[in-house]
Amino acid sequence: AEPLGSGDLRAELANRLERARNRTLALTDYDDGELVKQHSPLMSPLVWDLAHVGSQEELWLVRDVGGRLPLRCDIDEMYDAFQHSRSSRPSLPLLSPTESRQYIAEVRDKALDILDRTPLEGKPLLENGFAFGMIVQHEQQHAETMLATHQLRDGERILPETPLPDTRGLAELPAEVLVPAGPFTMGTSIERWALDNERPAHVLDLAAYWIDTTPVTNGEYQQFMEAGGYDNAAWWHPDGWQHRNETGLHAPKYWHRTDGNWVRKRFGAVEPVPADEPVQHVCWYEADAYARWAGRRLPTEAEWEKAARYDPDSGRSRRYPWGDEDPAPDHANLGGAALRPAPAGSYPDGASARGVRQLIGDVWEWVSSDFEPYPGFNVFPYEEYSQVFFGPDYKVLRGGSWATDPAAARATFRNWDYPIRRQIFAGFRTARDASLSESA
Ligand code: AVJ
Ligand code: FE
Repeated sequence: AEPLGSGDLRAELANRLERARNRTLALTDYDDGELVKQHSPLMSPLVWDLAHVGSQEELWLVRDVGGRLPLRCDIDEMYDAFQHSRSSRPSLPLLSPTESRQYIAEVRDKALDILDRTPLEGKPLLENGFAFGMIVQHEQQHAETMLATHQLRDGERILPETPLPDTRGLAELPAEVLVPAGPFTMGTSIERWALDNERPAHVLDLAAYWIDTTPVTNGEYQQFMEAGGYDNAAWWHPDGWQHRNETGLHAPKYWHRTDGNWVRKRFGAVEPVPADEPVQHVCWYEADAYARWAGRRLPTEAEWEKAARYDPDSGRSRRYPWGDEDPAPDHANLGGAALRPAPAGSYPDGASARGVRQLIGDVWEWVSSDFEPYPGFNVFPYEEYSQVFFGPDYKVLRGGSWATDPAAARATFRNWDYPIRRQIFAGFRTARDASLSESA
């Protein structure tokens, strides 16, 4: 037996770190001009993300876990997301693209050496390789952020696109699924790399509700637009209506009309809006308005999670809608290669116990809830991951998008953003209360 404990875990972590790095490098394999440019004030220049993932890795793996001397303490402050707003980052004396690649490679060499020599047990940061799993997720989250930057960028398409297999089949799906009343376990105390905001597991008792089988599609969303949904204050949250008036919201971001038809820009290519694809690039206020127009509402965060995890046969909560196995290509559209969501009704093998589809991957789903800590929450390992964001300013998103890596997508994972944000790969599904006769 090997003295330091699980060799399999070490190999898995090294492999996941390498996959994250390949993705980072592929998303930044462009000339210096593209990388240092600010494509939008909402986003960092790509070269900031590039060095930032290395900086976080240095802080947590090299200095904290490894106890090694800093490689570059002179740049800590520049790559601290709390010191500089995204819009101000281009004016910093950032490392050049070449220097950034060299820096993150040096950090990675040390991190892999530390992975080889450190017992993956004994304290919370090491247990099951948590710090390494956290850094994998961090780098993959920034890969998704970099994809949002690519989508905001002007110019021809420069990213490759891998076509998705058609997994829709012929079955007619019901529009909505009933989730009966009763208790379920929300959050987790056992998922090895769950982040602090997903913990601890706690039981909630929910009333019965109906939830959409699939996310709301572009075609459905266009019906809302054609019915004047953007022009009727009755459907809008007051803050959303004000935002609509101030910014002229009238369609999802990246859509425009040519010759009377809606087209969209997707990574530099303009194409007709596909009616059967989940709508994305809508803000929380638009999702909320659509749901009211449809006579429905957004699900609460707990309703979303119960629909995704609750197994009525065993009474337990699964890691994923389909069970406890890690995501495979026939479960969900994840990882970013497709550059788009799959059509609604895809992925029968990824359905939840009650038949809800596409909860993982495709589009992040806005839910009605604010981003709040679970009862018994403990900061781990740093306050700036979740704690500083709790409160009414942020709305929760669930399930991950086509751009999310499997390492950062699970049915307990919580994302959050301001309710006006549209550059993320976010859509939604709707829900409604079940009547008393249905809920028995
Ligand atoms: C969880 C996606 C909101 O990008 O701000 C990255 C993830 N935290 N670096 C973000 C994150 C620190 C975070 N979100
Ligand atoms: Fe970060």
